[in-house]
Amino acid sequence: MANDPDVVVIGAGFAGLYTIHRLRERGLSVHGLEAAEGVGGTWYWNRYPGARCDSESYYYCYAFSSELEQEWDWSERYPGQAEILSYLEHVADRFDLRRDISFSTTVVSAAHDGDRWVIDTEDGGRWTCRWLVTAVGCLSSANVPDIPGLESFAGEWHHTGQWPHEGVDVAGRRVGVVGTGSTGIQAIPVLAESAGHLTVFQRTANFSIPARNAALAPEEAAGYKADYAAIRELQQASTNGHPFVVSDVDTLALPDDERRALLERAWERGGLRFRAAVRDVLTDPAVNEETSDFLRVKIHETVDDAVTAEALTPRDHPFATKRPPIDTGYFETYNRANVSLVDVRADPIAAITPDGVRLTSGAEHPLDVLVFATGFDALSGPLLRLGIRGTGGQSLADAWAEGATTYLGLGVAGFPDLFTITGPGSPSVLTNMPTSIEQHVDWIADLLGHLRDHDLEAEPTPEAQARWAEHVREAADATLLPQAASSWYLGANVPGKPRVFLPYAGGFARYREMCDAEAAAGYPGFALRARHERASA
Ligand code: N01
Repeated sequence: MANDPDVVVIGAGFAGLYTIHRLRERGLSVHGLEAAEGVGGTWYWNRYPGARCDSESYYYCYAFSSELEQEWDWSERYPGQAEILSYLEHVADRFDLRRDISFSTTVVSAAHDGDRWVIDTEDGGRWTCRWLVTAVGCLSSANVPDIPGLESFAGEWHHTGQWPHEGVDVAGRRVGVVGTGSTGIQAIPVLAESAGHLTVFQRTANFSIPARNAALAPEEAAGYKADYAAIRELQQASTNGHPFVVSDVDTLALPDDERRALLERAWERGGLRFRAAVRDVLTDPAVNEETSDFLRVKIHETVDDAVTAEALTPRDHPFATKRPPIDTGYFETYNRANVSLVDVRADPIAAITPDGVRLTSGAEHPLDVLVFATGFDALSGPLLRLGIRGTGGQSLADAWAEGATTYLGLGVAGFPDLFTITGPGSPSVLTNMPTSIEQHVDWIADLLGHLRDHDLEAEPTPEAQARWAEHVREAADATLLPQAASSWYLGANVPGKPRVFLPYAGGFARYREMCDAEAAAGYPGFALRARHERASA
């Protein structure tokens, strides 16, 4: 029947593309619905200047095909947005995925009718399917702050996650950037190079580690290709899905000069590996304070003006309790004559005027271009905007009124035959995303095979979901992560969003083992019902 595959997948980024490929291999019919005009997900939308991945290219990619690993050549240590998008376009072509994707197709509602999912799209289309898989990403619902007067702004404004494809001409213009998370920290140095003047509106000072990006030498790239089996094994056994092990050195037991040398080496190596070089940095407050102090001194050594340096120095949260950005010349940018920093924690933005930004004190900052690097309604936001309704018409928004809860981040009680790739309660954003995505898709593919073979439907039990929510909370509480009051991990960046620690902080390898155990035991956390029972009920 037309528009009635076994599975509908929403989204065609890393997760959606692999889901289509994997489920086809399983012999299921599958169709993707994608709001964008092309594949890529995050990497389709986030085209802001400086957009680049913080994971290194040789492992920020799929592991499911060794041919793909061998044939694709990355050009830099960290892949830029355009290169990742080309990679995903190549994957879509190589595995002939586009024929099963409807582009420019935005889902407006998805309701379970007691037997099947009924999915309506903005263009008036309707799809039905037995299983609905969401592959909508964790950071795809833009958070534009509700600041009075934005509509009156005479210049142009953009959110980084919805950046115009044709680019934005900032040459010689007065540019403002709101936000100093990973995105702002990537965009600010690049914008500063061509803007007439760049004003950064900072609410929370952030730690950042130099990326040390560079072209990937052919011998280094060849070495990774030769080593892929070992690299993938390491990723599977790791806490964050990265191919490096966390140091086992007790830094506090080291003499001061050795500890300093260890941190200096990690700083020189740069990137997300810095965090792995310091054992217990996210669990031991004393280790974290040493590390945070090291980074604070680096900021003061880099930024010439002492007042600006202090304003850029984080003192309200421990290092890495907010996602640590990776930068190229971020702090150095504040030594440029055309860049100024405005502390909007001390003097909040009161309004956007036709001319620019007005602070609470009355100070005015005239602008031609305003950039919101203000992040996302993370993890739950992309799912809530799909208009999902489960058993008895219950909306996901109602089910999550007190905060998003799931079983294993993979499904939600009350929503049968719905599977959420990297949903709330999964390790997702605390890991290298392609690694987590492949683990989820493989696990879901096995479950769907089981359901098809036995003509079953599946839905997490409320008990299993409650236990998992408690475990997610405990895993976060065993770390320093909840100490960052302004973290998007907690939903704190979106006014009114319930404060629930959203990702699972217990580690990727541990999580994978729990998922495997769930499958091996016959899915005890799910109610598996014969479909004819429901039909005759
Ligand atoms: O968003 P963020 P992001 N007034 O939420 C500020 C991933 N990523 O887009 O901290 C003033 O981190 C907000 O201030 P505060 C990565 O996982 C990956 O930068 O809430 N300021 C903060 O400074 C990352 O963590 C890559 O007080 C306001 C900033 O805006 C995630 O995406 C690259 C404000 C938002 O920071 C999100 O990063 C880039 C307001 N009303 C991003 N509202 C990779 O390399 C918000 N802010 C893979």
